[in-house]
Amino acid sequence: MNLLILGGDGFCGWPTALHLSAHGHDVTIVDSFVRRRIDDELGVRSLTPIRPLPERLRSWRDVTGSEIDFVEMDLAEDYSSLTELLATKRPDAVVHFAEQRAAPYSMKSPAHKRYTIQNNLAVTHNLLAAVVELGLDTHIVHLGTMGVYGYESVPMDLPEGYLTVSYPDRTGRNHSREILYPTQPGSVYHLSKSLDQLLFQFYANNDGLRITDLHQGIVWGTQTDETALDPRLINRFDYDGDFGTVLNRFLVEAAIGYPLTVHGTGGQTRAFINIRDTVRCIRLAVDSGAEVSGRVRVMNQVSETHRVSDLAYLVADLLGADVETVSNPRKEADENQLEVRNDHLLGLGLQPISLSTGLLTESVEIAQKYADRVDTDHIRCTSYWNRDRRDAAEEVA
Ligand code: NAD
Ligand code: USQ
Repeated sequence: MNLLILGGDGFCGWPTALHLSAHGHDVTIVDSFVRRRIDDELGVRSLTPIRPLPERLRSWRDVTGSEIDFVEMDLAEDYSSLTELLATKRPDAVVHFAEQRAAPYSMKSPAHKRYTIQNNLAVTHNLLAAVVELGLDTHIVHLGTMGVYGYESVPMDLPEGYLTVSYPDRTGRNHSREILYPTQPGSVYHLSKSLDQLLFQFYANNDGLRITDLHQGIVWGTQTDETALDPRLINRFDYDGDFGTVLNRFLVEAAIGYPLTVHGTGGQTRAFINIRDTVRCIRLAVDSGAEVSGRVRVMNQVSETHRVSDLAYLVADLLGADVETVSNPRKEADENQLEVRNDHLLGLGLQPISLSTGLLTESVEIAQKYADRVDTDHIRCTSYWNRDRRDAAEEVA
């Protein structure tokens, strides 16, 4: 297939572009490099020494003989270049990763909140409007998040996107209908993904666009079969207080002897997926695009759920680290239960990697190998969800 990968220079996008190219697809990456500029803004860098995209692409060609095309473009700002590119490439599918994806970054200041909403909604809406304008039958595969469901403990396994509700009409006769699962976002970033869902619902209904929304859990790991082929292909690994995700942060903290930063009680249960499963899931979603028509196809892209404190003690036992509970900068429940259905992707052939598979060792090795690149000043999360959270943190300090 002829594919566009929006955000293909990022943590999930880069290994996905390589994986799809390795499986015979014709891949073009579109990226503005805003993520690399955000590293400069924050004064941080990936734990792993990621190479500039042109060098990454040359290395891929050297190693495999396959070409990946690249277009630099701000997808939020440059609608006419986007329509031109779509008109030229007429892609079978577009995989859309190009959003500001860190919850703490989205809560840092009014400017960061506004940027996250403006960027994320503009990219998504520009893509949808352009596909309609050109009359393309392109399948849109979007990376959404489990966080749109919220983390209220509910006595059921979370369904995939939709909920059937029943209600009495004026005569008392019962009716039922399917609705999007009510969203309960916990950050401005998660809110942007909840709003994306409405854009998708509208364009699927109004214009018959074919859309898959992948509600992905927290990604851990860094390398995939393809990024491990050559050091110049190495993937990004964020560990800082804004972009680092919890398990990868714990591994880096343990590697440098920094106490593991468990927020609050650590009773938060979240869904997780290894980066190797991420790239496989996206290939499964792209390859099964023919089955998408009518309503938006929502698939929960998760392998397993874990409690944050359990992960901390797992890493502490494995690497001999200390665990510290820190004042939680976020407004989130102290504890929650979470079970998630992932039947769609299992049905397409996903065989989920779990923490017990042994891949944790690979991530530990990466964390230890590059430990001297860690800047300990940027480990703490200093983005507070509201004034109460900031005051509580200052009181403890
Ligand atoms: P990332 O920040 O590493 O990559 C995003 C890429 O998109 C970057 O290369 C960035 O430069 C690009 N981008 C952003 N705005 C753009 C714009 N306006 N124009 C062009 N390019 C733009 O993020 P990631 O971790 O790879 O996440 C990718 C997607 O997957 C996101 O949408 C995120 O919400 C979703 N997701 C990620 C995780 C995770 O744990 N990393 C979990 C669930 C869902
Ligand atoms: N946490 C800690 N200590 C830390 C960092 C985080 O206890 O040092 C806690 C947080 O308070 C939270 C949980 O760990 O309860 C998860 O935090 P996270 O930063 O790993 O994940 P999150 O902010 O939810 O965001 C990440 C990605 C985002 C994606 C989301 C999937 O950055 O792009 O959408 O995971 S999900 O969480 O399923 O919504």
